[in-house]
Order: sequence, then structure tokens, then C-alpha cells
Amino acid sequence: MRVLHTSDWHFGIQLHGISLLEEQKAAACFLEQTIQEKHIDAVILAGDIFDHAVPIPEAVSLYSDMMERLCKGCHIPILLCAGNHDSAARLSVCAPLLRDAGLYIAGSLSSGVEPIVIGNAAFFLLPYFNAEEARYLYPDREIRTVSDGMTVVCQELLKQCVPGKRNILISHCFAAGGKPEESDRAAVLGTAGRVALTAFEGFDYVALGHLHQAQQFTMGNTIIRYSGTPYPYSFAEAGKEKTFTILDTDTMELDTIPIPLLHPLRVLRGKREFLLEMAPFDPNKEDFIKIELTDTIPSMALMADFRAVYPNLLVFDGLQPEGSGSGLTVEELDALRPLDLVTRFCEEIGGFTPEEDLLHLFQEEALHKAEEQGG
Ligand SMILES: [Mn+2]
Repeated sequence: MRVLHTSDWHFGIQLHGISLLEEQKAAACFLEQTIQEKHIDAVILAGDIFDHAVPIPEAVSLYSDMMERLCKGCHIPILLCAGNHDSAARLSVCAPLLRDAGLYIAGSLSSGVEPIVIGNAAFFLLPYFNAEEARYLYPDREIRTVSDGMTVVCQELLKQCVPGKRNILISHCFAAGGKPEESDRAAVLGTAGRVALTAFEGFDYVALGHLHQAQQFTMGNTIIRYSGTPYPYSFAEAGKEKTFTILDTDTMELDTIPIPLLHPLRVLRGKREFLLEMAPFDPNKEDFIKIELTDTIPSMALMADFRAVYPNLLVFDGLQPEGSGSGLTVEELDALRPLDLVTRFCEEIGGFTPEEDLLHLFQEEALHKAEEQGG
């Protein structure tokens, strides 16, 4: 059997204020084409179906249309779980009815999850959850972090593994050791929400969503993989290939299918004169463009000159005027302690240095809360 794994579609997401619905529609068409050409038997969507808990109507329509085309048009089952961006309740509306149509949805964490057996595989659908939800479900187990929660939940699920089948877990979480992308907005505060890979040991394949870059780990005989998003959702992903993952459940071999992009993302970095002179000769003027001027402070007038050539110029950057603060990369942000982060925020946004009392309050209240909720 051939299972296609994808995640983090984030229907309704914007890129620097531009709707990506057309790009997502094109990706959905390509998914349908891939299902037919590669003889796919089942599709996994590992969370963050929508970008917001209350998605815009156009995003809901696109999702509805895509599910209909896959389930009814292609006659294949779809297995999906909620991510941290989804509303569990909204995503799982009519879920028991939709099962009959081949659409399997897990909204929120619940006990008694039974495997869904399709062909030679047994699928376990596990939506995004925090430590609190796991504690509520298993009050007599010691669960302090989301990693503890995942360990307990997986131990329960593993009891129901189906012998002779490939047991596949579908989940949405931050696996320890994973690399976040700039567009993984919710994934950057501390390490409290990270799940130890050992939690997954025992399954044959773990189809993950949450991190936007495709990546893979192994733990014993367990393959743990993030498929990555179907489209780059930040300029930090410019030039990186986006793919669908295909798992052959007979051989356990993996294949990736590159996804064509309606508007590739491109960063043009250089001196103003050079970039302006080269622009008319650029064969791909419709790309989503970010310009970084290395010798000039950006101005509205200059941006208009570039936009005359590049209609999809989304970010216009350059030398910073004297005295302005600098941004942080994901890696820098990741390395900062939460208290440094608050200090920076107060200094850069509020224009004041926070007093000890305020930091103490944050330490006690906010940080505790964030750790409880697992990021
Ligand atoms: Mn996501």
C-alpha cells in the first residue's frame, strides 16, 4: 500500500499580507494529480489544516472542496488530526458521519482511540494536545510535560497495535531535535513543549506535523518523519524544496515528490544599482520577491521603482537607519532565555527596561503557564 503524508497546509495563511489561497489551490490540484499518478491508497494530513481556529470562509471552502475531490473523486481515505492552529471542535464537526465517506478526523485528545485498519496498515490518529489535557485523561499517571503526556498516550495506543500490520501514528507536536522554520510561529518559546523521540518507539512509522521543514529521525525500528508544508510560508524557506512523502507500507521505503510552486519565493540581495539594472532581464518577475539592499536605506519611492518590475515584491529591506534595533533569527530567538526575551520586548517595543518586580511576575505566572501548555 502507498500512503501519502503531508501536513501544515494552514489554509487561509497569508505571506506578508498576501493571501496564498491560489497557491494552496494549485498545491491541492497537484496533490490530486499525484494521488492518481502514483497510485496512492491513503492520505495523511498531520495537523494545522487551517491557519486560524476560526478560518476565513474561502479557506473553509477550499478545504471542503479538496476533501470532496479526494474522498469522492479519488475514492481514497483521508486521515487527519488537529494541529495547534486548528480548533478541535470546529475541525471535527460531523466527524462520525464523515468516517463513512472515508474522511477520518481526530479533533481533541480522547481515550479509547481505536486503530483504523486500511489494507496492511493500522493508523492511530492523535491530535495536538497539551500536558493539561493528558493529565485530565490519565489522572493517576505522573505527567508534568507534554513529553510525559505523549509517552503515556503512546504507551496506551501501543497496547492496541495490530499484529501483522504496519502500525502508523499520526500526530502533531514538536519532536526533540527538530529544526523549526521561521514560519513555525508557535514553536519558539523555550523547550517545554518538546517531545522526546523515545515516546514514539514501537510504532513502525510516525507521521508528524508541526515543524514546517521536512525532516526525519529514527528511534529503534521506528521511522519518525515531518513531511513539511506544501508551500514555503516564509522567505527563510526560499529556494528550499517542498515535497509530499510517500510511504510504501509493504517495503517501508520512503519517496518524496517535489511540489511545483505557483509563485516561488526568492530573496534578491545586493547593491541598489545592480539590482535595478538586472531587474528587467529577470525571466521570473512574477515570483514572490524579497529585496535586501546592501548599500541603501530603503524608501517608499525606491520600493515603487522595484515594484514596477516585480509586481509581487512583498518585502523591501535594506540598511537600517542609525540607532534602530535589529531583528532576530529563529536560531537566535531559540537560544534566548524567556526572561531575556521579555527584557528585549520591553526595550524594543515598550521603550523601557523592565524592573525586577515585573520580570519576577513574568517568571512566576506567564512562564509557568506557557510550560504547562507546552508552547
Ligand atoms: Mn504548522
